[in-house]
Amino acid sequence: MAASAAKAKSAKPVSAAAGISNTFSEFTKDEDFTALREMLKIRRFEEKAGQLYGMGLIGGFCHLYIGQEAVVVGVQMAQNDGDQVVTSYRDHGHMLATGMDANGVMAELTGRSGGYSRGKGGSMHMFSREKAFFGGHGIVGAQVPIGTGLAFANKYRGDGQVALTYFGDGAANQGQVYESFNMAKLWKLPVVYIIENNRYGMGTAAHRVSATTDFSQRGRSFDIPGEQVDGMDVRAVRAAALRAIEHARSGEGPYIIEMQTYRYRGHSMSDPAKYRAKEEVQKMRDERDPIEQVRKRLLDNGWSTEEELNQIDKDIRATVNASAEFATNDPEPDVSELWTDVYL
Ligand SMILES: Cc1ncc(C[n+]2csc(CCOP(=O)(O)OP(=O)(O)O)c2C)c(N)n1
Ligand SMILES: [Mg+2]
Repeated sequence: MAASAAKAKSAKPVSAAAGISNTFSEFTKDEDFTALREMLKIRRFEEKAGQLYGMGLIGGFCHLYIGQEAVVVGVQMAQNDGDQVVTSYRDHGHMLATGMDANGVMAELTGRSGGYSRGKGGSMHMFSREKAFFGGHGIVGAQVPIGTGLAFANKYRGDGQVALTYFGDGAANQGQVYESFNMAKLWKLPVVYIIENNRYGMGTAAHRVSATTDFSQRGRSFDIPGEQVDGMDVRAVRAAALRAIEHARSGEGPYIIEMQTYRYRGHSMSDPAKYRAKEEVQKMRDERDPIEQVRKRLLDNGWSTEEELNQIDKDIRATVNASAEFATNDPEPDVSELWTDVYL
């Protein structure tokens, strides 16, 4: 997505304790259409992945991103080509947002040779040099030092790129996160830490396991500025990401943006979800859904019609169905591949 999409900045000044940020500049019609298409692509892809999992066509772990789409799409609308992305196991949306091919992602989920890791990595382990996507990491928090290292390389090369490093509210309690913060600030590395606070870890609410839940302030002892952002509103996400990325790219060092978001589905495909009420999930879907917000704006502004929006959805479903078709007909890796790409 073009970074030039919006250089408009919000009026709100950046400070070390900015508080919740709901400031944004309005989207143009084109930007709203882009946001809608990108978020819908992720949602329909994830729904299809859920179906294939239910049919026994996907093995191993599978963590869906449904509900959180505005985060990765809003950030993507603010970054430049070449800026790196690294995230956790909840990674399908990030890959699609970087422009990675839906066929290759779906085929990796089904363990086929046309997948991004030739069918040997699965949901949590995909990479694309071309799209600067550095995984896909199953160890909670492990991507944070990796993203910091990517930023070190950027600074060393002086290439002006920024490493967008995503992690969850649960991961924010990991020790390696704070070692990374220290080095990033000490060396003024071009890294943006995006904490996707979806309110839960695997099966526990953040407030039950975290001594403090304002994750935007977790960099305070390192003097890293941070802000909390409405992660269900793609406009607020993009505005905050523009501020954070500009800060990092201009040599000021790391920046933290805590995206307040929500996952609708279970932690992974096997989650009895005893830790939250169904009504809570329904309320978020009904009142805060990131895709519905954009749909409504497009209609209210007279920029689109129900028919046009339904057609967009239909087209996206067709692309996703084609990726499922590919992923279920593509051959599995050959037995001769068993010992290739494996560290012994
Ligand atoms: C080091 C480590 N500890 C524990 C786990 C098991 N585990 C997998 S996901 C997860 C919860 C992480 O929650 P959060 O960071 O909030 O991310 P979310 O799943 O909400 O996206 C845990 C504890 C793991 N994979 N790695
Ligand atoms: Mg979480």
